[in-house]
Amino acid sequence: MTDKTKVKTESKPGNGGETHQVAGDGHETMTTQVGMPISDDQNTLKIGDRGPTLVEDQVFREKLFHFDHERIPERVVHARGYGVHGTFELTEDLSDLTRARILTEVGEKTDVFVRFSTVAGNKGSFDLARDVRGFAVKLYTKEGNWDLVGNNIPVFFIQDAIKFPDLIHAAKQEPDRAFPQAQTAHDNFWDFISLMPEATHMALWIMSDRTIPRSFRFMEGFGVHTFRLVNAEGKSTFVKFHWKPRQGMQSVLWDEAVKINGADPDFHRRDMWNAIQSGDYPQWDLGLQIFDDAFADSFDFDVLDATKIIPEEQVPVRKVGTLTLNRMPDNFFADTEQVAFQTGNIVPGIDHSNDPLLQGRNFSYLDTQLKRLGSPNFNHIPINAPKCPFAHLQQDGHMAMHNPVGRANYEPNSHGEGPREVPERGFRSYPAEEAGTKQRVRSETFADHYSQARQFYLSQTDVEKDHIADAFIFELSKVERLAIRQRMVGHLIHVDEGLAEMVAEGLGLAEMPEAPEPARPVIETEPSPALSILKNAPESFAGRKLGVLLTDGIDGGRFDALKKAAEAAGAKVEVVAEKVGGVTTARGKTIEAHEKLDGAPSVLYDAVAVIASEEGAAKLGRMHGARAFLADAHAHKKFIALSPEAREGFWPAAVPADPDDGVMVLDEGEGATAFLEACAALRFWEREA
Ligand code: HDE
Repeated sequence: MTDKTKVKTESKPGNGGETHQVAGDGHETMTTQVGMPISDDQNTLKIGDRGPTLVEDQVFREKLFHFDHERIPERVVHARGYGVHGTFELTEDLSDLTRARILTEVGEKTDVFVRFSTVAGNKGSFDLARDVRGFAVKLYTKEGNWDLVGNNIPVFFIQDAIKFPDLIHAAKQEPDRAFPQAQTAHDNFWDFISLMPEATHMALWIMSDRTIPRSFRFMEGFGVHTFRLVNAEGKSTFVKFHWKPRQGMQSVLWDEAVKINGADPDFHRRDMWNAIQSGDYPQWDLGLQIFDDAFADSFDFDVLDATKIIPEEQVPVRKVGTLTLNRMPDNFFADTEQVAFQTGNIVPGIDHSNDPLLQGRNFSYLDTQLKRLGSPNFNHIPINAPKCPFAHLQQDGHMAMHNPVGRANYEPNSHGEGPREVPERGFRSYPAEEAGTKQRVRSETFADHYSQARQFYLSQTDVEKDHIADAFIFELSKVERLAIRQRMVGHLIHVDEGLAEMVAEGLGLAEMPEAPEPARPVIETEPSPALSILKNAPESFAGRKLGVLLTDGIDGGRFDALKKAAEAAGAKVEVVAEKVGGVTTARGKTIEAHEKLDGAPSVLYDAVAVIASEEGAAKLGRMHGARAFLADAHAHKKFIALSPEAREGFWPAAVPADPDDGVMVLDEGEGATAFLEACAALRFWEREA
């Protein structure tokens, strides 16, 4: 048990300033909320041994009262999340572009809190739903909190915030039957998407492997909208924010996702917890795409349209600093549940753009926080409070923890009290000139709905293209109404005819549907390799997990060599055995298991090894769970290492194919090191064919 899992209780000073006596056995004295020591926390106050409970029992009343109010409303979207503390360190001075201190003070460390999340699932849903991941970052800067509330996908479904409730209603469980949860594979979602051509680009992203990440640690993050940087002279430049994972990107396969959800619904949070606890701190580089009005005017698409990216090949991502996550919250509720992000939280030197989605978000997030946290004082909660000095004249309200001190709670006043504004240092909006007719319109410049969806698709490797087609086929096969399936395939014709044909074929459509008339003709753009996960693979096995299935009677030295090689490669090793008590080697040594075989299918690992004795191999061959362990690892294109006995006696019982180059036999010598070197490719894709 680590320190983190010990229950910490706070000892509050009593009226006289003294702390309560520590009880005899070293524990603190248990008290009521107001500090009264409790004599009996096991029994309510009654008359006689079997008589009625008395309402005067204030200890019981207070305890139950509090318990009955423990829950707060979960978030409407992004309900399931996991937060981690860390720091941001700037490596490049950007004072030519912005006066924000967090972007100009090189070497300065700023505290951050990041909350990763899924979007559609309820709070208790599983981690590997096919879904966008939230990547929300709160930076506690010296000039106030800056919240960069982004996702792991750089575009969004809709262009105007007024459609957000419709999008989310359509994505979440259907209102009459209350299912499916945490899944977009249903009629309402695809009905809405297929009626909103602007969602086509995002549809391609969510059907790609980006929505089934292997770990929060292996995803990119994006601010999505175009923002402004404003320098000390008042000059503005446009910017898009990126988080680039130093661990590299990696996703699971759909078949793995389905099985992981059963084997470990907390797969992503467990992964993050374990990484932080073992000191393997994940890092991301903050990247900026910086461009001016001239570029914005010459670009094929509108930079204010959140359904579009700016390809990195056109405007390179400049890395300016590093985010390191290194500390779990002491308490999940205190930080992860109560954190309140707000896109309106920006700092001097950073400003909003006119992206209508961003403008809508700035309006929306405060409402959500008030509803969830129940008071306009939610910024008094430590996770939301700034870490820089702050002073204002807002007062009272539910749960007010900081009220103005002194006589004057207004400004101006002649008492000489209270804070004053600072015109020079304070936040000033960029004085953009705006004029026009008051109207409800969608700009003509937002009308191209397919070109970038096509660009995304054509930028993928063949493996990734197949996965996109498979995902469309899976999701649309769950759609009951034929007309919706047909309508969606119609949009795909504009993306790529080959893709549309594959999906139509996979759905068994009798004939190809008609493509809808596009609002703007599709334009050909250069493929962007930066959009592919596999073209940007990490080529390192560091931070990954090797599952080693062991049996009794093995050569312990073989396991030791493999473990050493894995740890040298920066990977974690987990032992799986028939019993969690472990196995006994040929020399009588016990190797403890982390997991019992039934509880640890190979989908939980990035690569697997089976080290068996002759007798053990034969036994594994008779066990369904063991055969599935190996057969799945093979089907999921994992690298596999086998002891010679496992190759001889177990493989033929589990896998109907001969071992390929992704399968290695651990004989004497360099076997383990060579295996770990191969694992750096993460998967043996050649097996896909
Ligand atoms: Fe959000 N969004 N959103 N969103 N969003 C919320 O705020 C909303 C949008 C994003 O870990 C809510 O505190 C509107 C885009 C993340 O706590 C809510 C619109 C992007 C999180 C809300 C959008 C996001 C939220 C629910 C359309 C990617 C989780 C709980 C204009 C750039 C933050 C909450 C966390 C959360 C509204 C669109 C990302 C309801 C109205 C685009 C990562 O206020």
